[in-house]
Order: sequence, then C-alpha cells, then structure tokens
Amino acid sequence: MLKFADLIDENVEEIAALDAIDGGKLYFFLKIVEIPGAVEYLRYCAGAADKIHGTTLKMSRELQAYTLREPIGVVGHIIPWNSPSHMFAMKVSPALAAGCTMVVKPAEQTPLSALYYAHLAKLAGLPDGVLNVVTGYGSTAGAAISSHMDIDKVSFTGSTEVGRLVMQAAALSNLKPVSLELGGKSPFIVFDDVDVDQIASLALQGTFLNKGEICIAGSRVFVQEGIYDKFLIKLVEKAKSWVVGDPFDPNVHQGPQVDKNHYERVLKFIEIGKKEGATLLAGGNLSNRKGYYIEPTIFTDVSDDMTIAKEEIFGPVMSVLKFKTVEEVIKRANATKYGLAAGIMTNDLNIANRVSRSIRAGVIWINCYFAFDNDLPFGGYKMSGFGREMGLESLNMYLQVKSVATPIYNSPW
Ligand code: TXE
Repeated sequence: MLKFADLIDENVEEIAALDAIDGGKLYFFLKIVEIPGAVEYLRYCAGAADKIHGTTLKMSRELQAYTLREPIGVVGHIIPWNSPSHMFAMKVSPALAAGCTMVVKPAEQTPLSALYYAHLAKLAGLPDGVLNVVTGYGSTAGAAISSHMDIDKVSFTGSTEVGRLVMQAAALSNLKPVSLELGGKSPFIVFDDVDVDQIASLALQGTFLNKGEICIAGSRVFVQEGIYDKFLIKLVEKAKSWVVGDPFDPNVHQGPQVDKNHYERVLKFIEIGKKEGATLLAGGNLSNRKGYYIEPTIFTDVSDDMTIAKEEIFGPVMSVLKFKTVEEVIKRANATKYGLAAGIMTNDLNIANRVSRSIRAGVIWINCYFAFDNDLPFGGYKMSGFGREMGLESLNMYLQVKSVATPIYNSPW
C-alpha cells in the first residue's frame, strides 16, 4: 500500500490531468489538494493494516473467549463522478487494509483515473485479483455488483435513488451488507456575530467548490436577520470575482459541469427557482464560452418549501434564507430528508454547542467548512445514507467480528 501511495505521488500530474479532462475539475486543486489528500489516506490506512485485532473477553461463565476481526471478503465499490480520486482512495484504502479483495466500478463519466490506479497498484506489487477495476454503466456493471451472489459487501456513493436500488438488489440476492453515501442539502448557518467578510468567502466556497458537484455542499445558507443585508452585499461582491473557465488555468475557480445531462439538470433547477418566485441575485446565466459552464448563482427570498431549497442541485446554485432565532433555524435546518453535513458560523460557544447537537447530520463544521481529515469519520443521517468512511471507523465496514469460545476447565458444556 505504501509503494502504491509512492507511485501515485510520482504520477500525480498525469492523474490530475485525467480527472480534469474527464470531470472538468480544477487541475491545480487536484494536483495540490485532492490527490495528495487521497494518497495521505492510503498511507493512513496502510498504517492501520497491521494493527487490526480483536479483544480478549471477560466472560460471565467459565469460558475463555476472544474475538477475531476478519476481512469481510469480496467488496464491490460503486463510485460517482464528482471526485473520482478522492472516492477511489476513500473506498479502496480501508478495504485493502482490512485484507479484502475488491471490484471497483468507477462512474461512466470519469473512469480514467481508476484505470490508472489499477495499473499503479499492479506496479506496486498488489497480487493479481486483489484490486479489480471494471468500467461500465450503472444499470449493467453497477447492478451486476449489487446483485452478485459472490460479492460480500457493497460500498456505494451516488444518488439516493440509486442507493435504494443497490440496497434492494443486495436484499434480493445474498443479503450482503451495504453502506451508502448519498445526496445532501446541507445547511450553512450564519449567526449575527460573525466576521461578515470572512464568512461570506467561506459560504461561497461551501456552495461553489468543485462547481457545486459535491454532496456536502452547504447550499442552504441561513443568515440571521441582523447581518442579512450586509452579508448579501459581500456575497455578490465575491461571486463577481469568482472566475469560471478552463479547468487547467490556475486563475480559474470553477470549471464546466461534468456532462451535458447534468448541465441541463442544473439549468432546469435555476429556471424552477425563478418560476417559484425566488429572487436571482447573481449569476443564473450561461457563461459565454463553449462548454457546460454555469455562472455561480445566488437566489434570495427563498422559502423552505421551494424546490431549490429542498432538492440537491449538485451545481453552483446557492439559496439564501433569512432567520431570526436559534430555535427557528434549528427547526428549519432539520426540515430536510437529508442529513450529511452542516456548517455553524458563530463566536458564541453556547450557540455552537447547542446547534451542533441539535442538527441531525453526520458532520458538523463550526467556523469552518470542508474541514476534512484522515481521522474524521464521514457519512450521513436520514436519506443521506449510512456507514462511516474515513477515520479508523471505515475499517469496520470491511471487517467481520468472529467470536471464539472454549471452556476454561476442559469440561464439556
Ligand atoms: O448518480 P448515480 P448520477 C447525486 C447528485 C446528482 C444525482 C445524479 O444530486 O445530480 O445524484 O447523479 C452507478 N446499480 N449524486 O445519476 O446514477 C453509476 O454508474 C448500481 C450525489 O450520476 O447514482 C455510478 O458509478 N450502480 C453523489 C454511481 O452509481 C448504479 C455523487 C453513481 O451514479 C446503478 C453523485 C444501478 N442501478 C451523484 N445506476 C454523492 N453522494 O456524492 C447507476 N449506478
């Protein structure tokens, strides 16, 4: 695994170029942040590989017993297109450390880096058959994995609709355990006491990073009424300097959407936002360059029941919502079928503590957003799925616990 990590480091420019070409992701972000982060997680899991063990149990009867933690078996990883390298590492690293073999199916939109990783894994000396990459469409290759009788576990990241199909196929085949990381509509809550300039920048990143194609995007921005107008002015000012263009240009903040289908889907949401009566404060237009570019778009006067406030758009579209009290914002932030992440921006410790415990989401960021770390478990509540990736928690998804017991005095039971 460490050799595999070194080889990825050595080829980072080529892999970054593949993900940029395939997905329209920013080349420099891939090269400097995303792929090095993926490699670090591979190393983190490699470090855990020889420290997996069970426990000796103190039994209530005259039995000696212990647990073994064994690899779960053959794992199927079905991954999406929005962060191909990060997703690959997040799924493959703990499964390798746990001692599993696996079949990885990258998304049909972005299969290139996964194939390159398979090639590097072979060069690193991983035995044949341990890490297999199979490209193909979801309804064929993906469905073959989730319904396969010889696959022991499926780890899926993608849409909530397909997550349901994966779980159904697992239930109808061999009842393999499933972990699902699905969509989100995360609240980014801004209280009156913050530094408006700083938090407006963070809010912008929270929605528009990776052109909004990110499951934890904080695209429901709740702003407390005392700073609402000031905050909007800052947001618009910053959105104007957000550069959309060629993902290989180091000065660009946002590349094109992944493909035509998705581009049209995002545009449809912008139209729905206008029709349902939200105010288009910034963006909303196509960029005048050729390709699937969309301007960073900000809607205000958004109410909780509007489609743009409820559905995951997965594009550069922010909804700004005004609130008055802590109680009110907790209720409204939780009024969603999703529960992946939340951002709480305040210098008031009591508010931060109270809101972080009241929001039903798997990751809460206080005065930061997208603050990932190898050690930080990541996963959803509600219809954002279940199971935890990253951290040492992720190993548990790929391990079985076996209990072994024997009488202490050799007396038959
Ligand atoms: O995802 P799909 P799509 C959300 C986001 C996006 C929407 C649609 O809102 O706009 O989903 O994206 C494989 N059996 N997210 O349609 O189809 C597919 O080949 C087994 C959030 O691209 O869920 C791909 O490898 N597998 C998200 C993977 O599932 C199937 C990331 C994801 O594709 C399958 C992506 C089937 N029947 C989209 N059908 C996140 N949580 O980060 C498809 N697949």
